[in-house]
Amino acid sequence: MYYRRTFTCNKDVIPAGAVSSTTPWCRSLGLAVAVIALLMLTGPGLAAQPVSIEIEHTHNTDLGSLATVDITLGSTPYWFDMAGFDLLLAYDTIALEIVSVSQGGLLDSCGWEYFEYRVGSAADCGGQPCLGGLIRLVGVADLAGTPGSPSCYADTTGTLARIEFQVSSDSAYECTFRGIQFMWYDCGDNSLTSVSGDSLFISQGVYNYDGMIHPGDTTFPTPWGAPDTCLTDSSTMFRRVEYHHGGVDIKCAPLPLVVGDVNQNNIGFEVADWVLFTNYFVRGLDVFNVNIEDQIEVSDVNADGVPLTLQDLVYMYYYIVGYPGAIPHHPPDPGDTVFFSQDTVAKTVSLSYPDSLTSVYMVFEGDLVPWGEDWEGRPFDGQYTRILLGSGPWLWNDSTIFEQDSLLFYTGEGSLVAAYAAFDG
Ligand SMILES: [Ca+2]
Ligand SMILES: [Ca+2]
Repeated sequence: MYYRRTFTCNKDVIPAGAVSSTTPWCRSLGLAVAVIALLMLTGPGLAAQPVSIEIEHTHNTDLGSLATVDITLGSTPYWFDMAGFDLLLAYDTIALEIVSVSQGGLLDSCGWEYFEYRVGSAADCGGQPCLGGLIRLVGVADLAGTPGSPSCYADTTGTLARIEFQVSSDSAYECTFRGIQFMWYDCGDNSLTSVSGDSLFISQGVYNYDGMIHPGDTTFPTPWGAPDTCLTDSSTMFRRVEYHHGGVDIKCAPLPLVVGDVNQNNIGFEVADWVLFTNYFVRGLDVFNVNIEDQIEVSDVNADGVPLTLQDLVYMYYYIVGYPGAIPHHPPDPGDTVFFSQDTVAKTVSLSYPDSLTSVYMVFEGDLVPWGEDWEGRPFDGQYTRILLGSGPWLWNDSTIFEQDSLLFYTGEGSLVAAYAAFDG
């Protein structure tokens, strides 16, 4: 014999001040079902896998923004189907304000016939004062007196309800977590009913925001599940639901940019910053994969208002090695010009400059091989070959090369399209 429970709402328990009442208020549905449930126990044996119901945990939510928090049915064991739920949630009314509440996609897709919510004192806290922000969510699949039947009974995972919160714009809440918890004021809170009407499923365990299961309480109100005193009828009431608290994680304010911190680990002028900056010259902007805008901005280490220059790279080097001239003592002179010339027949590049230089950076269009050394990782990107030469110990040339006219010879083919030189940054 199979008995399918249909639900009749009790209009006498509509709380005063209900905030969105267009239909009768179905409350304590689980206990009602428990009382009238008479029939065979078919599914949830002692070792049955639990159901899980989860409050979403948002991440990086902006101050002052709208945060959408879903209440989901996260796992549905083979034995499970559900004719109704009665959930009570507590939230932080100082940092969060409810904007809207709607039934979830699972109820939509199944054609459930009743969904309602109540907030504040209207949430009905078992005759006790409702403390803090509370919201009660009630769903019933099949209402007596409503024509038709739902197409399914929430026997798959999906969203039961969706709550939209306005997050406070008060900077005091920046970088904080505002928890949203299941809350128990009486035994009917956070209970599910089976379709056959013979079983009431209550908390088996409650998981905190950090994923840790929490020991249960013995008294109400509690966010840690129904106390053992609720288990008054072991033939109809089962601990089969794992509840997972959630909440809104409000984004932290960005840390101020650190000059010279090209790799964005909040420490400037590291060797690692310099290596990454060097890689930019030979491989381009693709090497900046943390936050490209910030990485470009902090590269202006010589503070001339122009990022990503060869002078910045040289300046960073001298700063790191503690060279006394780290502060530019040889600022660029618009009239101080280095002449580069390329002989495409002899395949040489020369420079002309009366003083010594510390670095030269050249971009060739074409696949050009300096000194005929086709080393692994040679920076030809399919269109350009970029060559960075420095007189410091970090590169593979000595300083004398910059005191001579002849800079390099090469094999392959390439046309010099851009060239830069630096003295000390
Ligand atoms: Ca760094
Ligand atoms: Ca600069």
